[in-house]
Amino acid sequence: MAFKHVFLIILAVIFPIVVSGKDFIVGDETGWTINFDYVAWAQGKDFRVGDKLVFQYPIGVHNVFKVNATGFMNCIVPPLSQALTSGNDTIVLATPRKKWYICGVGQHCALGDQKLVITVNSESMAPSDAPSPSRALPYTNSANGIVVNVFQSVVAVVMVAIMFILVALFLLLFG
Ligand SMILES: *[C@@H]1O[C@H](CO)[C@@H](O)[C@H](O)[C@H]1NC(C)=O
Ligand SMILES: *[C@@H]1O[C@H](CO)[C@@H](O)[C@H](O)[C@H]1NC(C)=O
Ligand SMILES: [Cu+2]
Repeated sequence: MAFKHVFLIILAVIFPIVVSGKDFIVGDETGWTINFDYVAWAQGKDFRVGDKLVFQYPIGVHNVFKVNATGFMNCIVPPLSQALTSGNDTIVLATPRKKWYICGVGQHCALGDQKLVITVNSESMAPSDAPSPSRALPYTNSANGIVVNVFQSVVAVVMVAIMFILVALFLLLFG
């Protein structure tokens, strides 16, 4: 009886690992601030549906607004009620398309270039996204991308294998 529960707990732990994405700390150690090149930061990174963006900054010094292309280009700050202000704002990338973010404090966006645009690609674990020669090609232009892609593939294969073994074991014991 207890073993059945252990099995379910193992599944509950492994499943989120399989489906969860990567966390991207915007600006890495620098965080979310003015006079940082977020274009260079985003370059070569493979943002996927399910990944998270984390904006880190001292509370009150900056904030985060999701905007559209126009708002991004012209630094149009939306109503304050739409701001993220926690200093550790986590955004789950839910859809595969372009996303724009700006800081709404003072002239940080217009003069400090505190703005981020990224393109989110479709989910890495999706069946249509299985590694294949034609799929692998786009990643070869970025050393970082290759490492991430290979790592993800290895993790995915290992996780699927573990789950397969566990399911087989489960059926053997309780089926
Ligand atoms: C962009 O967002 C602004 C509000 O911030 C809105 O007025 C405008 O219509 C939007 N533009 C597009 C193309 O959706
Ligand atoms: C910031 O958020 C991330 C993910 O949402 C969390 O893992 C981390 O512990 C948080 N860091 C701080 C300093 O609150
Ligand atoms: Cu700011």
